[in-house]
Amino acid sequence: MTSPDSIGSTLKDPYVPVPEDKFSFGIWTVGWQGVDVFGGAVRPPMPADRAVRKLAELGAYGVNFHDNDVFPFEASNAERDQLIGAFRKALDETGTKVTTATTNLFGHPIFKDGAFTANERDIRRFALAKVMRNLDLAAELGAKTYIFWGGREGAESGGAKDIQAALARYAEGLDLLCDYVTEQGYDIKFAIEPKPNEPRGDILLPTLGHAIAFINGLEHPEMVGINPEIGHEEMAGLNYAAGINQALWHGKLFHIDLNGQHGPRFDQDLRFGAGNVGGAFWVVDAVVQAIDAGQYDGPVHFDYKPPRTENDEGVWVSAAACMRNYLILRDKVRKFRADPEVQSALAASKVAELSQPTLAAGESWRDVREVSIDIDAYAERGLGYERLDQLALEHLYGVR
Ligand SMILES: [Mn+2]
Repeated sequence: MTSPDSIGSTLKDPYVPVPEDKFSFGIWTVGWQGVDVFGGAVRPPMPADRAVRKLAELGAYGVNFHDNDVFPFEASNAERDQLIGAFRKALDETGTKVTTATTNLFGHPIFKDGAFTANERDIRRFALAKVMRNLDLAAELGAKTYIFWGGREGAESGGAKDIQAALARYAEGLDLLCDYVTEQGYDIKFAIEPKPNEPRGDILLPTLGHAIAFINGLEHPEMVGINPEIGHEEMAGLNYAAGINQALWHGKLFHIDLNGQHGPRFDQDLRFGAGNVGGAFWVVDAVVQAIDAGQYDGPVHFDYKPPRTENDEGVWVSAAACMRNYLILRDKVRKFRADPEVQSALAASKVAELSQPTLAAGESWRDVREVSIDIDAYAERGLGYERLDQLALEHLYGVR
């Protein structure tokens, strides 16, 4: 690991973030005090304005915030205004954008059974009010995407939650919030962040596929997309690069949460590039292609947690490393795609042929009903994917 002094400090370093990279961080990432199931805080609270200033110094373009990252749940109006003022001052003085915003609907004990899907109706109504109030602030600060991570929307046991009723209430809440944004004239779209479990035993909309299917049942599906997180999909044993490509195919990739994870286990929220390194290579390949094709123009956003072992210095080392690892992998995937040997391996594997429709223009099922091909020749043929993947690994390992 590079020492903090050398990160982004030399002119020759090709891995220094620039605003065009559109790197953004949740305020809660670097602000995480390390409270977990087995232990309390290991770092002091970090005011949102300090997080903004330090992230800007490291080269971040934007931030994402929960209402209660900026002011506490219990804040009086005066205290809220004062803390928002400090946050806004740091944004203005550093030129940092608010790319995204979200609501804390999980921390306070009233949300222990969920927010939009709490069994108790009063809580659902209060949750919607909390979101609308923060949507006003999000719009004021220029956020274009508003995230819903329903970490408490779920259950630990089968009898506790009527799943169909819960989905109906979830949809009702999102429909209402779409109406609110439209009637207020805000330029904001919504993105659902799936997660299979943790903190609830089972969470509603556990994967990006569940979320996309759910969105198609909403009143304003065009206003709602997804914000998939690497770790959350990998907790379910899924392939994130393939998942975001499916989201792109549906026109639903509104935001991305990049971090690191070692396979199906608790949500590790490692810095981006740690954990599943091979997966990270293909994630950057997918993101770069989506950006180049104009399919994705949102921030390249990191949602990770500096481990409890780190002090303040380690927090900033890990934040800088998220951006640096993305830039290193971006360099590698570009070299991979430009390598003539890779291009010949792709051609030998007929990867581009899949883009050719199976039927020609004007053909119907009648043209393939009695089709005849050289079955033995195709059966014997190897696809050459091992050669192709070895080239990818050699680029990743740094020997090409
Ligand atoms: Mn996570």
